[in-house]
Amino acid sequence: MKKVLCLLAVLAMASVSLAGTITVTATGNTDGTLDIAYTSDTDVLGLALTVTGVEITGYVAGSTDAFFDVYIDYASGLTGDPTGWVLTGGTPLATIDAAGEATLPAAAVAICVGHLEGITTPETIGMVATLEVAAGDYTIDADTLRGAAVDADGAMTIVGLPVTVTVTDGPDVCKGDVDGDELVTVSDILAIIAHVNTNGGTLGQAPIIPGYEGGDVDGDALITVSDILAVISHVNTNGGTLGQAPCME
Ligand SMILES: [Ca+2]
Ligand SMILES: [Ca+2]
Repeated sequence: MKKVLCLLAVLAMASVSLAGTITVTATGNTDGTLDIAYTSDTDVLGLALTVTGVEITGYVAGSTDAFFDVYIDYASGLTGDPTGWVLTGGTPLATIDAAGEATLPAAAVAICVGHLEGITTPETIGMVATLEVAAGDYTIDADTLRGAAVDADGAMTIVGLPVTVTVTDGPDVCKGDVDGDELVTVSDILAIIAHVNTNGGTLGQAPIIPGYEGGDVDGDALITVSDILAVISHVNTNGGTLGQAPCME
């Protein structure tokens, strides 16, 4: 494990003067995710960043550029044939203050990626990771424990860090309510029925269009007869004397 930790540091000592520059960017999205990306003027062979914020809950599988073919902290926990360390699995999320894969959820993690095999494109622009997070502010910085960024000539100059971005999880949706009055009534039922009749296609599956986000109550990203039946049942059960029911969740 110590050897793994030293990997970036050793590479960093190789040479400084010829090493390239990497610019790290972060984008806080409105769906509870955070994108971390980079551009560089040379191939980045090792990159380690820290992410600190409210709560990191997950890593979006496949979000890291395939150019990075080893997640160093994940590999440090493996045994046996090292050819398996060039990965098709695992995650780049690492414990922020020690070697090893991160345990989630966590308020802070490191992201550690490396490149071992033949060069593929793109090498100088790509995604580091997309993280699933709780809403709030997140700060991305260079991971000095692991050595930050290296190319074939040593430690790279890093631009753009630290950077703080805000992540939101989007507006709250009142399930069952499409007319925006925060109540579920027969008028919503009629509007959802009309939407499915007009836009439902041959399978009766209508898309969620702006204003109809509350029409998908079963969460399958479609508005169908099953949603209509669920809304009718909800109003029948919870509608009170005026037929006004609360949001379904
Ligand atoms: Ca309504
Ligand atoms: Ca649905």
